[in-house]
Amino acid sequence: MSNPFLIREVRAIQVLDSRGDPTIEVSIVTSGGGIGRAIAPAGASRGKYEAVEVRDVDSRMYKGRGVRRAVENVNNYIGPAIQGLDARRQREIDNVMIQIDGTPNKSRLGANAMIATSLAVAKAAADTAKLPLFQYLGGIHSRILPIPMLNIINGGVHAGNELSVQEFMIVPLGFDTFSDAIRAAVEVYKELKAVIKERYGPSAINVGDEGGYAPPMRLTDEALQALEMAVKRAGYELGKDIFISLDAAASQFYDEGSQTYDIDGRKLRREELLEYWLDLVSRYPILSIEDPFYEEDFDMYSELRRKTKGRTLIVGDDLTVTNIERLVKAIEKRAIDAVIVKPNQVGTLTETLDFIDLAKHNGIATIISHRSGESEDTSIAHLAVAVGGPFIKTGAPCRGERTAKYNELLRIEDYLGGEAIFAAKLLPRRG
Ligand code: 2PG
Ligand code: MG
Repeated sequence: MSNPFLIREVRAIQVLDSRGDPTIEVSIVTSGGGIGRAIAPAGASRGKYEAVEVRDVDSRMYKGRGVRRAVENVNNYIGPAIQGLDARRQREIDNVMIQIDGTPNKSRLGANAMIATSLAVAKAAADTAKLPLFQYLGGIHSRILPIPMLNIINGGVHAGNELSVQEFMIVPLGFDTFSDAIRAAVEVYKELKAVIKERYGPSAINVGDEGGYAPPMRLTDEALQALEMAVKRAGYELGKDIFISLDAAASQFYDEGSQTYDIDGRKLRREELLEYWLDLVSRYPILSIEDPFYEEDFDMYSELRRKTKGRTLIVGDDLTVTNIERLVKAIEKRAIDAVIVKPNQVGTLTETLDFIDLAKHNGIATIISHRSGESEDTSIAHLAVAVGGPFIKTGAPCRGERTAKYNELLRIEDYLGGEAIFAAKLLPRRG
């Protein structure tokens, strides 16, 4: 019998992401009729060391944001090179792309072209095998639903307000199931809307890129107080049922010239910013802080980590950019407790999984993450279950491209039935 997993067709087109920017979608069909389709996301607060996307900068169409060159790279180069290969040979296929690209940062083919292809290959193989993607990737034992980190107040470059901290997330830890955790998060999200409306007026309840509210706040404390109030009004206990996580994305408010961080209308030197974080974690139950310093300052991450002693997890994102070498450095420096995993930061599924292996073997918790520019693609929901959590960060429970991921996790939970376990149940109790 002929092999049904052989890649028969590879086709890329230009579609739109959640910001209305063009992005690339790749569809793959196997000889057995399996179909895989994936869309590349896009970041706004990108790390300096991320693999880069290819865009049509010189074109007047879409103000140069088009991805027709990336589309052509798939249709003219990647497609012909991987046609006829077995879609289950993910590493081999990803290596073919890496070789054709030949650059350290994927700048020739584009990380956007590569990740859409790489994920479409896995989905086509899963479809041919008649398995859900999470089970194809993670095997028969995959049954852990990740803890969602929901970004419900947006600041930084994701919103038009003056908040320096980019993301204020709630983390529903004290629940028995994923669906209960989502329900609680939605209840808090709705209360937050009321709190913001009361304090800042009806025009303040518009949402930012990731579906969180983007009220005209200036100070980190204002946002934290609003969260505190919303959790309370929803009938939950902060620091027991629900925790707070922050993504400072500090590279965005760091000024290399003066070596200061612009936060809350003040300019802080790095030692002052360290004190600033320590003060915050002493006053609020903050589970984690992502990118508390700019992306070169491994030493300050280590310093903050030493001082918070595991009570608050220090998370790398722009610091580590889903890149093995950066993660090795972070491990050597003891800089982080947890790490953000974004497949498009590195460009292939294989490299993403290698990165996760390295993190897990060094006791670093993985947070599978969306980008601020997203689509209806749900690959990261499956990836989070395949690798057994413990966390997923995919925005507020609002905007279709964010709820697409949460809804897919609700479907997976339902599919697993009594076998499903919520990752929070496996962690030591907090609070
Ligand atoms: C981040 C992400 C996702 P962006 O910094 O963690 O929330 O933002 O996709 O803009 O890099
Ligand atoms: Mg981040």
